Amino acid sequence: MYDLAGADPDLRFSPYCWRIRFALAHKGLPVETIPWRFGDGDKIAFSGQGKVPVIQDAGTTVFDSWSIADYLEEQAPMPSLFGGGIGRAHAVFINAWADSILVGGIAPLIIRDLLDVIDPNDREYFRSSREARFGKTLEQVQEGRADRLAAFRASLLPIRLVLRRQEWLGGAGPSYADHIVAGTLMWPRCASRLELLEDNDPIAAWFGRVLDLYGGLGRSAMRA
Ligand SMILES: N[C@@H](CCC(=O)N[C@@H](CS)C(=O)NCC(=O)O)C(=O)O
Repeated sequence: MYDLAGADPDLRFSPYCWRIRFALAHKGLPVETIPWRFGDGDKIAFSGQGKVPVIQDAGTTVFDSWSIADYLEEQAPMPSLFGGGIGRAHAVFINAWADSILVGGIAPLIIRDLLDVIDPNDREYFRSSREARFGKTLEQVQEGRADRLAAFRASLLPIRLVLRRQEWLGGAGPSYADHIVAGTLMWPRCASRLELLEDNDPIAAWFGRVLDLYGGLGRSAMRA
């Protein structure tokens, strides 16, 4: 699996790659991760696109985290990521919510921090591409984040309400819905020092449980 890495090759912080690291571990599938930087487009050119995660499995190439989760579920059905068709359909919603609201809420809080952890050769590309997207400098985007944190935390209310009722988004046990949200939260955890969640938030307690899954895969990941 090609996995976004920082200047330190052990620093892995992509929200999409983490979803798949958790999904692979859920299924007990071994993986070799290959550190990939924004400037390494040619290394994944074989996939016909320019983003990670990309996996290669016995001659099959799959990219896009959702497509990879689907592929893993087809190839190795148990233990299931989705718990069947209805669970999969609900996970489509969680994936869409995470990609838009969660990623969109976190990015303005940590985007300047990312510049400090990525490979120096990636900095110019990262700054110019993201500043074009936001229409502001990275510093301007991140400025005043302490004042915006409460609103971000409030935006997580739907997940908080679910986790007050049940231990996992998947119900009695973790499912790909948990991997999507926790994988996304690995991005600020690994790439920034910002304390995104309050200690007494049920989401923080649940995230702690996810970090301890699979032999502490998430907890042992390198942090900036
Ligand atoms: N929809 C894709 C998104 C993947 C994605 O955006 N990956 C980022 C890393 S987090 C990337 O490779 N970006 C390359 C670039 O911006 O040039 C997925 O779910 O895998």
